[in-house]
Amino acid sequence: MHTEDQKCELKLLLEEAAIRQIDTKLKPFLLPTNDQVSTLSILHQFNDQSTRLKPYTFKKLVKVASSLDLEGDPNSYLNPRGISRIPWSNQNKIEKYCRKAVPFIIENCPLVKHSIDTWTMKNLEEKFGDTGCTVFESDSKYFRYWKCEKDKTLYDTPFEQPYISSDITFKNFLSEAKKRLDILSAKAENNGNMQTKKMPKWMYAQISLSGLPQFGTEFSKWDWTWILHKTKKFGWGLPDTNLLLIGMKGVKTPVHFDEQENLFCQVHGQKRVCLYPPADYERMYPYPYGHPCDRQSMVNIANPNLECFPNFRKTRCITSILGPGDTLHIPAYWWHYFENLDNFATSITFWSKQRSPKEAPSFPLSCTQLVAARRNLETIMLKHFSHMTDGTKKIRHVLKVVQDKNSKVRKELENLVQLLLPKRTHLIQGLINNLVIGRYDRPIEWYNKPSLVDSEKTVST
Ligand SMILES: O=C(O)CCC(=O)C(=O)O
Repeated sequence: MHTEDQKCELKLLLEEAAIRQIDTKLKPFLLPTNDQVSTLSILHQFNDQSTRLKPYTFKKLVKVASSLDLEGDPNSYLNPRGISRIPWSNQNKIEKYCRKAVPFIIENCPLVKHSIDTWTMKNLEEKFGDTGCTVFESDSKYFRYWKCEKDKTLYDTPFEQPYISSDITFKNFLSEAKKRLDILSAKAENNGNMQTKKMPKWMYAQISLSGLPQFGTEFSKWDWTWILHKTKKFGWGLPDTNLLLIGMKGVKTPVHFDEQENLFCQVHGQKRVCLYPPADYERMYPYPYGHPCDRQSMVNIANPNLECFPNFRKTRCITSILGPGDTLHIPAYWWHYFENLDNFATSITFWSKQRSPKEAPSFPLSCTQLVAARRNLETIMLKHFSHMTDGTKKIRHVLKVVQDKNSKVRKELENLVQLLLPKRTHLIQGLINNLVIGRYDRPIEWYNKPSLVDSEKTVST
């Protein structure tokens, strides 16, 4: 038996040993090495396709780590770790995390401090009252982003839109949202028995802050020197998109990933956030490429159906509750989920378009590069079926053809994947199968009606 101190020391030593073994390119995909993240979960990542650890070293490290009896099951979505919190004063540590490209929260971040200090609801209403905002309204609390633009043939009409959107003034949004909240709270007090004909829809609003003349003075008070320095230093590209997000208590943004870096600032109220690494790509069961809900998981993480999505069990969630002054870095390709814990919880995003890498990728590819490559493979694969206009038939046909070892499409994919995974032939077939299995073999209604996937009830096949 080890004492707590010994365990801690051993854990650190082990992590150090493990880190020294890996290629520098893989370092960004390690979870933060602090008390909240178990060594086992770090080691588990070495199991992924991009690992260079020798099987012997890996086994040895797992054995030592297991003997420490650390924080229980490292792989379970039921056992999330906390996202690392770093005080603003510790700039060295902030830079270390930026370099590793893992998420972290800066506490007391002054980036939008001026807004945090001065924005009351009344002040916000005065400032933005007449500004136009996009308001999303939904019967459920899930605001699943959708866009019917990419490949119109990948879903059947009618695609049931998860929410409707309209452009109204911010003042009108606030007054309508307050009215609806009164109805909802009266209903809750009456245990849901009130004779209301219809439940009001949930509301979530967005204001694009870029290029708003009435916002210029406020904008200039943000700490641009700091953010521009960091984005330049870590090659994130210019933070060119600021969005203000404000919604009712209880609304949720289903889990998805973006292809750009995000510094997410909490301004008012609290939000729960759950993140999953890019290495969990297959375990998150993303919608097919080109579907209106592209880049989003089909799993309702609040109530996952593990029969339909068994590998979700192995995802490695990190989570936290964000309050005013917290700034979360969401690296590109990290899966994220948000839930408003307060009415009118308000956040501001700083999205940076990622700069394209100047050098040719070297091998083994990182988990993030592999996700990007998988998406490219899927585009190439779908081009073979672009003549098909019936969504239902197309989804099923893609599934069948890609699994047929003699098909031309499968052979082409095999040739391409060989380039991505040199010397890793044992992984090629699995990667191709997982382009479609768990993603193109779902009940057809799920593709047309995302509310079935999001419903609080467990969806069944
Ligand atoms: O705050 C939210 O509800 C969603 C934010 C989000 O998805 C993002 O910033 O990428």
